[in-house]
Amino acid sequence: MQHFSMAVIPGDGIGPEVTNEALKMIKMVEELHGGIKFYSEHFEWGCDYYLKSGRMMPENGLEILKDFDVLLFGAVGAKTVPDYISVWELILPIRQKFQQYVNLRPIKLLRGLESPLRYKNHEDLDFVVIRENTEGEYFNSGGRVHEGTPYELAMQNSVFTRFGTERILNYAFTLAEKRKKNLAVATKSNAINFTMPFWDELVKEISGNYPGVQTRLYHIDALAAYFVSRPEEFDVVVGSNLFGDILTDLGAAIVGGLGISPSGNINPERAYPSMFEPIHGSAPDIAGKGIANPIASIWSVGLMMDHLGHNHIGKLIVDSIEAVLVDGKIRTPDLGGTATTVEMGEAIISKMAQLAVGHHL
Ligand code: GGG
Repeated sequence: MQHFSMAVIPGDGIGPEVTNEALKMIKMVEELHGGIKFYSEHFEWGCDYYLKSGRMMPENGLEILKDFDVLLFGAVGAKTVPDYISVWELILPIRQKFQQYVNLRPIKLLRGLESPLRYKNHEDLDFVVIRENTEGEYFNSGGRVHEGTPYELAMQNSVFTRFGTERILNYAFTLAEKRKKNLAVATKSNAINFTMPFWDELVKEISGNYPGVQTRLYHIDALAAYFVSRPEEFDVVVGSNLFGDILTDLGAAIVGGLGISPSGNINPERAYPSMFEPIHGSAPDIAGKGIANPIASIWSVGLMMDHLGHNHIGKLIVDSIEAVLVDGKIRTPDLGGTATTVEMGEAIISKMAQLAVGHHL
């Protein structure tokens, strides 16, 4: 029997609703496999916790989380707490302190879904964005002075270290080597004239170690346009923290919306737990209505299985999601249907039970 410890942080808004469906999937994985067991502990941290305690998580929150094998996260953000507090006191410290420097975000048009891009199909839309997740534009360095006066000033520093840049580029090159050997790199070295030329130079240096990988640098504005006009060019895309964040919302939009796209915040060295979460936020406009799409959260469990070395289970989860979408009967409102979060989640989970028959998990 393989045992994994998992901390569950459902968070805010639709986070708890979609996380419930992800947890049902984990239960189904345990049942179908028979040799895997998750010991989970739940932490009700987030904006409600902040309103009661003045903190998004306890002072020793990271200490509490550090010995878990994996973390399952829902979403963060509520109208009651400024976003820069909720994000900076919960998910960003987890990603940074646990060296989850790879934010892996598949951008894949699942069967059964159509892209809003006319004429683009499943073969055209299947790539992975690797977002640097610990530094860059989200480094927590800057300040404000003379607040409320005409001399007011706000400054935010982007910090790119050689160590941080090399490790994310090496991860992206290695992934590209295993896929179609095609790496697109987001840059903006024409206008951001210190950090981005540094980033480009490291790309050039490191590319020598991966002679089989075709590498192309794109300015971020052009890259965003190419995501729409020629997405079939991409296989692995690597970008800084902010560029990767923005590109992947666009990526999600071209493959069916934010309800679909999962992410893994990965510490490849496994010195700390990795964290799996939908890329979407807390969606306060639909929170509590039971209509959020749980696919991104369930697919994030698939990425967790890949990380834990059970790639065949990860694949079966994606196959089950696709099979439900191809059936087309159960869809949440973001996909044009009327199904609830629970109906969509349960349809995927029972499909998984059907597809698993005859599979050796
Ligand atoms: N599940 C992801 C989530 O809650 N995201 C909210 C957000 O805005 N996060 C900022 C970020 O991903 O960097």
